[in-house]
Amino acid sequence: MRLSRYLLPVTKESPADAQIVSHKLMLRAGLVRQTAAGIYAWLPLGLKVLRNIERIVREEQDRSGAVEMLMPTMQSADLWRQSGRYDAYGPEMLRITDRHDREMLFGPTNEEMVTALFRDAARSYRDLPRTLYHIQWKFRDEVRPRFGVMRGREFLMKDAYSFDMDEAGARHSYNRMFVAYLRTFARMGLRAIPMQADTGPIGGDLSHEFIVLAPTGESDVFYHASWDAATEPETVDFDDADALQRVVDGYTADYAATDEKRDADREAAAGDALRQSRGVEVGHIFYFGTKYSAAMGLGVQGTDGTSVNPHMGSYGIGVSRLVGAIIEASHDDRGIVWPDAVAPYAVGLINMRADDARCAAAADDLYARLQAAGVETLYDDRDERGGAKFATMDLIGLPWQIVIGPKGIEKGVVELKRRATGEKVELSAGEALARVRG
Ligand code: 5CA
Repeated sequence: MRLSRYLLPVTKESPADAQIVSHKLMLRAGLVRQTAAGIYAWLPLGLKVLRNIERIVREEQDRSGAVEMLMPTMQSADLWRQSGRYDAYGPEMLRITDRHDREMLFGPTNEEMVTALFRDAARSYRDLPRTLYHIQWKFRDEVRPRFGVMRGREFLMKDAYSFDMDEAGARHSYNRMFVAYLRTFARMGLRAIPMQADTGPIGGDLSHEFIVLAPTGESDVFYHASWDAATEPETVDFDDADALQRVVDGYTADYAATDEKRDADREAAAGDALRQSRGVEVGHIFYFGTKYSAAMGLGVQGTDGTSVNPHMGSYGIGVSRLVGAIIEASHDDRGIVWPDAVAPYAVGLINMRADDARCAAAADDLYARLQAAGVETLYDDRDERGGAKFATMDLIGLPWQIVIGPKGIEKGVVELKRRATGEKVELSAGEALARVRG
């Protein structure tokens, strides 16, 4: 993509209304713009990141055996009356009346809708277990939307829902998601700690929040120091329930809990190794048994012919919140430092002198070769000062920068810089191409 044709409204100054670093950088780097309180437009560069995060989430959901679908954002109030949550949900639910005076709402979550859909589609134990998911916009009329996309009113969520014949099956489904989440966040360069958590308005008694430690996070968290050491999620057979349970037991052996779920005995046992911090909740998983299936009349025929209410769980990931969480975890004083897996472009190609025919020809040529090699490149071909171009590239945080200037052309080299380390090397254009292709 040529920057001369792109929409990238970067700013030098920190916006006054942004309190935390990720929010400031998202505005400064031209990723998003607020269009109403807690509601954001995704500008081209921000959308690329959002899509990359979405792709990783999707790949790991698919790998775990979940099946993708897409449910609408608009829901009917009647659906929520069936579960009894229409009145209980309160002012966070955005309620809308259509032209025929039918009561509608902008979905804050989808337990009711997916239960109704499954009720129509599943007949017997042969149709279970199933886990369905979608990636869809949600609306919650938060009292205090803040920190940009971290706590928005409109936000993108991946939500999955599992249906099993009994509790043992449901726990296996829960464990599948647990491990899928560890893999998902690790691929984004994040260390998300699974913590025992409250279930809130979703209900149920088994729940974990996946929390990325950050001083600006909204949650108070308590954990054993062993979590400070990085671990790579193990590869495990998702169909092997016992193996999966062992992995989950391993991950939950060391103490980690949100404020609401603190355990005095386990904290005493941790002793000096007890840590307190703040964190960002990037995912939340729940097992709630037959709460919705029983309330909404979802019954399937069991092996003995009687009707059984499936045991259910629901599993959320804050897809748009993750953009902010990744920036909180990966930035420096010059701007964002994107992990390779989610970076909007792999390479920022800078032509130092757009007015110099030899520089322009060399930069055009390398841009064409990068494109032919399938390397996603943002090419700063604008007629601007070199210093401003460097500052913009550092701010938007692409993993690699390649700089073409008159001195290098004389020597037959370009400069390759790694954004994360600042390390610079001079090499031929061909060698630079080989390096960024990995
Ligand atoms: N139905 C369940 C699981 S699918 C559910 O709604 N869970 S939740 O309320 O915990 O939301 C799931 C995830 O969405 C959270 O872990 C968080 O990462 C994200 N999220 C929740 N509220 C917001 C918000 N206002 N802005 C941005 N992300 C949010």
